[in-house]
Amino acid sequence: MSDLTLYYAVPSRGMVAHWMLEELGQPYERVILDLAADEHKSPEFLGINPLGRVPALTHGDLIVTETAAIVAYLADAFPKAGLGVPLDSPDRAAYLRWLFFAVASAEPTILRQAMGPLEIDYEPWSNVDEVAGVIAEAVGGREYIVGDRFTAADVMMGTTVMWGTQMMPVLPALPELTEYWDRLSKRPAWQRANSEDLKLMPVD
Ligand SMILES: N[C@@H](CCC(=O)N[C@@H](CS)C(=O)NCC(=O)O)C(=O)O
Repeated sequence: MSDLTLYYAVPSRGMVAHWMLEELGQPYERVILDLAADEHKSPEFLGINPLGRVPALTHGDLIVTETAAIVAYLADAFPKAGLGVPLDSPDRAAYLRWLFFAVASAEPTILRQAMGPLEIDYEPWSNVDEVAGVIAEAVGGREYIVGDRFTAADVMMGTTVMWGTQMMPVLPALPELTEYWDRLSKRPAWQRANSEDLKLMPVD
């Protein structure tokens, strides 16, 4: 029995954590929660994530919630998989930058654009053109977003680009962005995780 368990739903951000687990190459178990049946609000799951949101990861007795934290945790907890960037590497700053950019700059900007204007007179986030431009500059002419190898930052940024250009298409589909996701989506670990998740996708 594995000591890694991912609690998630399809579709949800948990699909990002699922891809990361496939990249890791460690055994893990999945617990699929039915959000429509409020399984994420059950006393059992609230004991894991009091916010009642997915994904959540347990690793033995440890609990990690928040997608980016799960992805970063797994990279650190299993260094032999080579998905993290060591503390003393010159790439560490860029690695942290892109892990956080995905959830702190890109995600709110995409959601804000999709939801329409805010009733406030200041701009708490950037706009989709600026976000797309910054990502395009970072991935244009190179394979990965940090250094010269695939890292957990690509898991976060790749899925953010896919989400913002395809699932909630408000990010300008600049060629650098679509080519970046095109490259990443060919990875066998993404293909495996996604094909399992597609089987769970609700049909209208
Ligand atoms: N910031 C959290 C967001 C978690 C979150 O809100 N997840 C959604 C699914 S993507 C959820 O659990 N929604 C519950 C619901 O729809 O009731 C993360 O990145 O993990």
